[in-house]
Amino acid sequence: MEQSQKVIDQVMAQIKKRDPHELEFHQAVLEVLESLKPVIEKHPEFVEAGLLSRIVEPERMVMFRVPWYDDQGRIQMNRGYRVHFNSAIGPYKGGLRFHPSVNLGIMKFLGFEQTFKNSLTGLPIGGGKGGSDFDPKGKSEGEVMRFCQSFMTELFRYVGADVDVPAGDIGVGAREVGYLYGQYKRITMLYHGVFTGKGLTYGGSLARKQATGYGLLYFLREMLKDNGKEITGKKVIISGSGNVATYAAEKAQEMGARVVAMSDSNGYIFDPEGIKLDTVKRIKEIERKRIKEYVKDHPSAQYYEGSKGIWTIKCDIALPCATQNEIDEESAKILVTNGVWALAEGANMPSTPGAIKTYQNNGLLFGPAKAANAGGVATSALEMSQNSMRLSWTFEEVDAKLKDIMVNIYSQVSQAARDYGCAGDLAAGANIAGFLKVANAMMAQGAV
Ligand code: NDP
Ligand code: 2IT
Repeated sequence: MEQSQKVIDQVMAQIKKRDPHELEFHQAVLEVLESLKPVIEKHPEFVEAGLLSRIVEPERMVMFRVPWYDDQGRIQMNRGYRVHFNSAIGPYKGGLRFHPSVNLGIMKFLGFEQTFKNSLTGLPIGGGKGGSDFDPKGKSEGEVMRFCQSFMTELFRYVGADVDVPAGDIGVGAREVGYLYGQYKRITMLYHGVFTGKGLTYGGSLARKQATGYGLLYFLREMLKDNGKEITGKKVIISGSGNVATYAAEKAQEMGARVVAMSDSNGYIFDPEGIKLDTVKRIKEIERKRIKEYVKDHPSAQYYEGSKGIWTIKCDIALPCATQNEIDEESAKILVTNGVWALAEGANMPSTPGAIKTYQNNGLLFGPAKAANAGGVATSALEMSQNSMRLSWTFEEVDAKLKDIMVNIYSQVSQAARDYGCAGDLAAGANIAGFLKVANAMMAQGAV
């Protein structure tokens, strides 16, 4: 057996033994390690320094009780998390997720991926992630605020502008960031850039809200251009209808694509005339209702129960922007049969390993999450810069920087794939390029 395979088997055996139930974390680690084989062969010094077994272990993890009062005056309890995954290249940086499915394994998979994604941005940010199994759905404003305040009353000890800078993710948007930041400030008396995705009146960056979705489309455009194709006139499906999905759809439409479907965790809407985003924004951002409401305003559209059905729609390009493992092998095969030829991941790890194999076996242009959705965290790092400088850039300035970053990520990732003998495999390229910077920093810093 090759040396690299032995090393991978050892690392995998170690993490499975330590934490046998963390399936998403195992999946994320295996996907990275497998693509690092040529790196492991070329750099025996990494193995000698025990770097692989260190890089899969978070530097620190905190878990805490979050008690809060509901509107009936009863005390509810959730669990809070923050994983400090890797600070080799900068302070921990990554979102907070509030969703009932949250557990430590999901936090670790997200923190692990974040480390390499953040490295690809070229900006000095390490990897972190956090959240809670709190479900914001159906909660009143007061309940969400009391939960956020209680969550921050513990989390404030572990974050700071040069320590760890959280942001949003599933279930955490501008509203939650506002309550969290407000509580942080009350406790610490510090007015500094400890959160990103802040409101524009208190230190937020223009274009941060749009950045993940817009960045996804900038990345997609580069990938298509490199293969002699373009977005204009193409039929696109986008899963989810949250922050990433909405602004991916907005930029896709601006680039001349026809977005025909979007979804939420209950089902999907299909509008052959093209999704009217104003309606989606009103339903999801303002009214906080379900996507099925859309058909009331647009008789051209149909609503179907079950979010998985979205992958059965015929189209050119698919952009999963909802959650992990939302496309399994079966859905990937249907996409291929229906003629999809490009797919870029707005969500984190939306494709199962079987789905990724299906894309690769069928020659799909595939933009992996770590590269394709890095525009959000990159713009968060731009928000941190603006906060440190005590100034704010215009929308156009931030957007121009975001575009440059995404173009640069594409070229870095495709170059790394060529350098390590897997030209065209952007998933491997992203893992390799993201890994090398972090690994070299860790080597330089000694036994960290
Ligand atoms: P939001 O909470 O704004 O939106 C999430 C969307 O995904 C909603 O439409 C939600 O539907 C749907 N969804 C969530 N869980 C599931 C599920 N289990 N099955 C089906 N649909 C689901 O989150 P974001 O848009 O911020 O995040 C979406 C994805 O993008 C996540 O994977 C996140 O990690 C990733 N990401 C986010 C970034 C950001 O800047 N926000 C940056 C990079 C990646 P419902 O309303 O029914 O729950
Ligand atoms: O997955 C992600 O990159 C995010 N949720 C954004 C993190 C951030 O710090 O902006």
